[in-house]
Amino acid sequence: MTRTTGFATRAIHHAYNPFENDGALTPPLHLTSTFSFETAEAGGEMFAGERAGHIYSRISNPTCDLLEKRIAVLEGAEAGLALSSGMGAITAVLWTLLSPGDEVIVDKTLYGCTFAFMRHGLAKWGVTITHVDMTDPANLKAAVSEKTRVVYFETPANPNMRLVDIAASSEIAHSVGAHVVVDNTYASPYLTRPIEHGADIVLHSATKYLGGHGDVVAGLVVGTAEQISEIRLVGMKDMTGAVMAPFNAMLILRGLKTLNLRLDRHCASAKVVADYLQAHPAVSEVYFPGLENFAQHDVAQRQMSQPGAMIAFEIKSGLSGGIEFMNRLNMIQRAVSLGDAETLIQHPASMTHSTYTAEERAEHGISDGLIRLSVGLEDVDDILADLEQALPYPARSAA
Ligand code: 4LM
Repeated sequence: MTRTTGFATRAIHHAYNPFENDGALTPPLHLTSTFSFETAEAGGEMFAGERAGHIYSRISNPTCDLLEKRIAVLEGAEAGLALSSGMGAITAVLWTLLSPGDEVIVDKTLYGCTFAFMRHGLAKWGVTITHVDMTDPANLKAAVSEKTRVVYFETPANPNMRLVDIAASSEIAHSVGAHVVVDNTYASPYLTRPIEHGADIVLHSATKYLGGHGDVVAGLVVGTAEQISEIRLVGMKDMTGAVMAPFNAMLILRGLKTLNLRLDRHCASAKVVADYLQAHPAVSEVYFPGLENFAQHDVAQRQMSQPGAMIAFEIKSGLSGGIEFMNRLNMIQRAVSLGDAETLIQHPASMTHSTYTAEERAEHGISDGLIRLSVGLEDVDDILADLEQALPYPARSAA
C-alpha cells in the first residue's frame, strides 16, 4: 500500500533527493542567468519545446523549479510558478487570461494594489471590471454571463476579513465557462486549499506566511500544467518579466519547512487576541473568522482548517482614537505586510488601501476607523500587554 505523506513532510522533502546533488541536505542555490546547451541542435530543440531543460532564468531555474513543485503539491495542484512578487503573480495571471472585451468579476474587497491594477490598469485596456459582493453567492449568480472570463477573489479578504464560499462561487463561475482565480495569501495552503473546493488557479503573495520572516518579496501561482505553462510563457516571460530570483526561491523554500508550525502558533495566539479585543470596552467591532459571532463562521468552518491570524477591528474613539492607540504601542510594529514573526499593525484607509478613493472605500466596506493586526509569533502575553497599555478605556472609566 502506498502511503500519502502529510503536509509538513511534503513541505520539507517533496521533489528533492540529496543524492542527486552530491548528498547536499539543503537544495543548491542555482545562481545562474543562463544555461549552456550541449549542442546547438539541443538548444534549438529546447526553444522549440521538443526537449526538456533550462534555457534562461527568466523562463525557469532549478531552484525556482523545486519551489514550484513544492507549492503545487501543498496546494494540491498539477504545477506551480514562482514570480517576483504577489503583484507580479496577479498581473502575470490576468494578462494571460484576459483580452480586450472580456469581463472580470471581482469581489468588492481586494488588497489595495490589486484594486488599483484592476481599476487603473486592466480597465484601460478594454477589460470590463465588475465588482460584486461575493459574500453572498446569489450576487455572483446574478452577475455572471458568457462575457465573464475570470471570477477573482481573496478569502479572507484584505483588510475586512470577509469570506467567499469557494465551492459555491466556483460552481457558478464554471456554469458560464469562467476561470476561478483565488488569492490565498491570508490563509495559505495549510489552512485552505481552494483547488479542493473547485477553484482553477490559486495565487499568493509569498512575501507573507509562505516566506514568513519578512525578508523577501515574492509571488507564487498554481494551476493545471497547461495553464501554468501559458502563464509562464506569456504573462511571466513576455508580458511582465516578473520572474523570482533564485535566492528568493531559497528563502521561500526555507519558510515552507516551518509553515505548519508557525501557523499553528499564529492561529492560537490570534484567537486569544481576538477574544481579548472583543471583550475590551474600547473596541466596537472585531472581524475574525474564529469568533462564534463572526458573520460567516459557517463558511470558515467549511473551508478553513483554522481561522488564520489576521484580525480587523474598530475602536469606539474612531479614526483619531485609532491613530493615538497605534502610536502608543511599544513592541507591536506599525508596518504594512503580514504573516511575519513580528506582530504588525496598520491603518488600511491611509496605508494599504489608500489606492481606493474615500468614496470607493465607503462603497467597498473599508471603514476609515478599521485597524488591521497581523498576530505574530511573540509570547501572546506580551502581545496582550502591549495592546492593554495602548488601548483607551472609555466605558470602564464611565462605569
Ligand atoms: C499588505 N499585501 O496587505 P506583494 N495579495 C494580497 C496581499 O495582501 C498583498 C498582495 C497580494 C500587503 C502589502 C503591503 C492579499 C500585499 C501583493 O506585496 O506584491 O508580494 O503582494 O500589507
